[in-house]
Amino acid sequence: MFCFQCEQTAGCSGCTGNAGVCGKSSATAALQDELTGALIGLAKACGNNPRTEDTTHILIEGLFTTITNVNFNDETLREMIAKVHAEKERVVPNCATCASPCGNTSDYDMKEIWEADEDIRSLKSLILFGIRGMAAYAYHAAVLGYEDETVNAFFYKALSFLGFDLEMGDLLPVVLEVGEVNLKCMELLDRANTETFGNPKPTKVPLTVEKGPFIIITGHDLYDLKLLLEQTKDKGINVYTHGEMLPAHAYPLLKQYPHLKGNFGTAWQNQQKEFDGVPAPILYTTNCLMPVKESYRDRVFTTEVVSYPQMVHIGADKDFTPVIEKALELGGYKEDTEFTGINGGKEVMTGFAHGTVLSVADQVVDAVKSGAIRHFFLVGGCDGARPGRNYYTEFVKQTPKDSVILTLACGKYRFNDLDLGEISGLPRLMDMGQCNDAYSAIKVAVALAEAFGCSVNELPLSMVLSWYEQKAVCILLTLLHLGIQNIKLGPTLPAFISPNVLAYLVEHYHIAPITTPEADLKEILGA
Ligand code: FSO
Ligand code: SF4
Repeated sequence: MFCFQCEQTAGCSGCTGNAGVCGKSSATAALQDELTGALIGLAKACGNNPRTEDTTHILIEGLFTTITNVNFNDETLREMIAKVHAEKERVVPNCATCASPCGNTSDYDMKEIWEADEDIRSLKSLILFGIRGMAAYAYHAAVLGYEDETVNAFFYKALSFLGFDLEMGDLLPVVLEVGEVNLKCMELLDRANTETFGNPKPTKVPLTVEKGPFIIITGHDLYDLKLLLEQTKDKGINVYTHGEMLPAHAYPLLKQYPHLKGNFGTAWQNQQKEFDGVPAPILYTTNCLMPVKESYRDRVFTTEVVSYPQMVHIGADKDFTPVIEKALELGGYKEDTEFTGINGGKEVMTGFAHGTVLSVADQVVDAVKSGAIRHFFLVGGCDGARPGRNYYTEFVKQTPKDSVILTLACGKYRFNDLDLGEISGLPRLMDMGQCNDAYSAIKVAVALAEAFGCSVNELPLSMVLSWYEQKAVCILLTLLHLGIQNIKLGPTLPAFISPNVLAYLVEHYHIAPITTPEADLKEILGA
């Protein structure tokens, strides 16, 4: 196998051999490559032939399926490949029987990318991993009935580009286009979430689990949470968010369910420890599923594109009865059980999306003008297992008291239970939401730049980002598309960025790896 799409890739260069660091087997990796090759064939088939809504949904679903920690199940991967082939057969029925096949719509062999010249491989990887991430966001928006033709059409274009022999100069603009289109996609998802569930409001979320039956729901899909809350109301079952589901507590429509009680656990990489023997079922709605341990394998449920061999999958009918029955059977804790965050805090805050922050924009601008706020830091992104990720906790702890920290995604669990106090009536630490809510951070940055009559790069704002999987790739490309300079990225740079591509990013965007909290803070603040 060869896979280097995520940050924990073996030796910071690539997972090879029988299994990846994430636990993906070489057989699964081969099927994921086969699926991606089939998607490229389907996209190319649609170049001169009409596609339907179904075709697009299949492309998006197929791309989402191959994101790190989503699908470990060879059976469902084979079904997905068959679905892509059937759709291609529908789009180009004559190809299969053509007497002189041109090969144009054939499944693509991904080895052609993995074994290509390192710069071509790097740029094609940026495109592929970027659209995998974007597909997850498009999927969540589509579940709520929101789609965008520019976003949809780009999946076909980008996949087709992967299947052609192209030069660096042809591929580089497409890399940046991923960022441009992903901005539209995140805006679409923001609209889908806020129009469906209301504008997030700052909300305190307890970390204590009350006695009695409960369900843990993890992943990013707010609609699944809504359906689960509906089906569990009046059943004596509480619901706790986990990982990237935490920001759900801030949405008015979800807040109104009194049995949405709090948050359980921290970021995805701690799940095998945190779920060990937990007296409750866990429902996975998106990525961040780790290989399931024996101690909780009877209580793992998956839905949507998430799949793991032998785990109960909740299908399109969204009947959560098996999860509910398991919660009642396990019964939860006998007494209220106190948990804390990584730093010992008993509750966390979320809900500082663009609606909230911009509603106090005047207060923020005044605080900057008066000197009360010296600097903004966006410390956001994914968490992961690498020891160097402690950097982010230390960085936040060492930021000066006259600075504000905006955060988002699951990396925040390293510091979101810290009490950092307030400045001018605003909390110093503001959680803007999930990784896709990077859109909120962008909106706030652009609004501040407008208020000060300068560019985003001239604001007293620094981005200190952590990455893990492919959604982080599309977000990074969006920031580059917006011309954001001086991003600090860690804990390590992506293995799929070749030296030449890195040199380009450094020259044009001054992107740099994180070093130490002390040195980076000194450089940023110039003190
Ligand atoms: Fe984290 Fe996982 Fe949201 Fe990622 S939960 S690592 S970037 O999937 O998507 O932040
Ligand atoms: Fe390795 Fe990451 Fe690929 Fe898993 S997803 S095989 S850990 S590079």
